[in-house]
Formats: sequence, C-alpha cells, structure tokens
Amino acid sequence: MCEEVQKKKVLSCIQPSGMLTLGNYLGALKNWLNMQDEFDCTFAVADLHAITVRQDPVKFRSQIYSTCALLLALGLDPNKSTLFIQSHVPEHAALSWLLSCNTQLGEMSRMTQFKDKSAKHADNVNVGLFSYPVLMAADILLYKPDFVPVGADQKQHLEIARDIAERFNRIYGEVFTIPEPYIAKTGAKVMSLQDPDKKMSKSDDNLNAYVAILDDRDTIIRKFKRAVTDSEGGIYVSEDKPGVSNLIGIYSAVTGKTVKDTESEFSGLGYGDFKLAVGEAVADELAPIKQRYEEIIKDKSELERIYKEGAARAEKVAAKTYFKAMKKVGFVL
Ligand code: ATP
Ligand code: LTN
Repeated sequence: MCEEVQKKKVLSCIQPSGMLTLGNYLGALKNWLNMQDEFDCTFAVADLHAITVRQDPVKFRSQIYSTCALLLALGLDPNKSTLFIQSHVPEHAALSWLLSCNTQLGEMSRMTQFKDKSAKHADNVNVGLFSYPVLMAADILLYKPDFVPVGADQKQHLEIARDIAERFNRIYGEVFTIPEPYIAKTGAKVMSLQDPDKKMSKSDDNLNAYVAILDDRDTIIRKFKRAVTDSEGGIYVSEDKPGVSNLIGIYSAVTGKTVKDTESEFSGLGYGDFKLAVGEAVADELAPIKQRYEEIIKDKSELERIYKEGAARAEKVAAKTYFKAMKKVGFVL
C-alpha cells in the first residue's frame, strides 16, 4: 500500500496595487508557479494591504479582478493551488489585531518599506501603513506554511513575522509554525529601468520605470531601449554599473542562462543592440501570458467561481488557526 506523503505548505500574496510588473514576475510569481506540484500552495490577492495607500475605488475594483485573472494566465492552477482574495477571509484582519497587541512599536519602526512609503506618500502616513507587516504576519501564520516565496524586498517583513510567531508561541503556547523565506536566485530584485538604484515597482509614477506583464511588444521594447545605463560601455555586472547589471540580471532570469554566459554573449556589442535583445527576450516570454489573460478576463463568472471556492477552502484552514490562537489568549469562545 502506498502511504500518502504530506506535502510541505507554501503561502504567498500579492497586492492589487497596479499592473503587475516584470519585477513581480521574476522575483515572486515565477517561483509560485514552479512550486505548485511539489507543495500544498495557497496564494492570495492582498487587497487589504493595497489600501495602505489611497486607491481610486473604480480602478481598485478592476485591479483586483485583473490581478486574479493574471495569476491564472501565468499558470496558477486552481485545481492544484488555492487562490483567493484576502478580504474574503475575515480571519486575516481579526488575527492581525491579536498580533498587533503582541508587537512592539520599536520593532515596527525599523521597517524600510514603511520609511520609503511614508516618504513617498507624505500626505497619507496612516496607521495601516505602519502596521502593514502585522497584517502580513497574520496572512502567513494563519496557514502555517513552511515556505513563503517572495522577492528580496520582503525579507525584513518575513523576519518580523517569524519574530511575532516565536514570541506568541513562547507566551501563550504553540500555535504558529515558523515560516522560512524562499527567495529566487535570479530576479529576486529587479530594479527600475529609469533609476536602477531603486526597485522596479508597479506603483511607480513613471511608466517607463517598469515593464507591466501586460505591456504589448512594442511598449516593452521601447521601455528597454530607453533604459538608463551609463556612458562607459562594456556589458558586465559591476556595482558601478547598476543599469547594465540590472539588464543582465533580467536577461538571465528570463532566458535561464547564467550571468557569465550572458556577459560573454553580449561582449563587444553596443548598448543599443544589447537593450534590444533584452527587450525582445522579455517580450517573447510575456506575449503568451497576455494572450491567455485576454481570454480569462472575459469570463467574470468563472473567475468569481474560482476565487469564491478558494476563499471557502482557505477559510477552513484560517478559522482553525484563529480559533486556537484566541483560545490560547483566553477569549471566551
Ligand atoms: P507596490 O509597488 O505597490 O509596493 P510591489 O510592486 O512592490 O507593489 P507587491 O505586491 O508588494 O509588489 O509584491 C509582490 C511580490 O513581488 C513580493 O513577493 C515582492 O517581493 C515581489 N517584488 C516586487 N517588486 C519586485 C522587484 N522589483 N523585484 C523582485 N521582486 C519583486
Ligand atoms: N507585503 C507583500 C505582499 C504580501 C505578502 C503577504 C507576501 C501581503 N501579505 C504574505 C507574502 C506573504 C509585498 O510583497 N509587498
């Protein structure tokens, strides 16, 4: 008789805060997809996180739909993985309160994403932006995952989730699993095409700074042609050449070639030809995704069926963990 081996668990989320970018794809989503067979995966669209910066309600609603559709177009398979919308499972916000009361102001003040985002949105430095990592800890801890696939920029948030879990377990008794980050070897930090010292971000005001997964071929190639490099020439990775290094990183992440092979492939070429080649490789990779997306987004009722079914499945797991945590703290249930 064959014994069924319990798969290890994976959880991750993405905010519907704009058009998903090449950075999201190479840094996080490609890993999500690769993990679907080997792991028991749960993925959510983190709509609650997205309102830490102001969202236009009409655009926000359509971004939530399009983020779900794009995840499916990328190859997320609802028969293998659970896909849901974060706000549809109320335990996320509820556990976040419990965890907030066990998190210190001091540890939260060190978060670099808060520092960056509060500088960028100086007119709306709200309490939610500050406590964002606690909600993220709740997202994670409810599902007791072994691994959380994220880009390198989220490492600090994951560390705080681990600290919160360890502290809670120590004070109240074992409830949470301590999760491990799972960070890609290539593409973990894709930089802005216009300012390669900054990460590529879907909420960047400069449209040329990022490539959206749904950009058409001409737009993708144009954005790469305009990418900031340097005046020195020479196609190799170096700290003094953040623009060129970023393009090499993108090319090797997309093609699967090593950085060394990429450097020798382009050695002796001018920046113009190099940028065109990177643009074409990215456009080739993204074209079929865009095509599948156009089909999926047409069928709203099928999309609704998938994320509702996902939420029902997710809530069963989340409610169990939440109930256990409440009980340990002493609530009357
Ligand atoms: P925003 O710009 O609204 O803050 P974002 O583009 O940073 O959003 P998130 O939804 O916060 O995207 O992140 C989703 C996933 O994509 C996370 O795992 C994050 O680490 C990863 N990610 C985001 N940007 C990059 C990037 N430039 N390079 C690699 N991974 C990234
Ligand atoms: N903060 C994350 C998005 C996010 C997330 C999560 C990632 C929200 N909840 C839980 C992993 C696990 C970001 O990528 N900016």
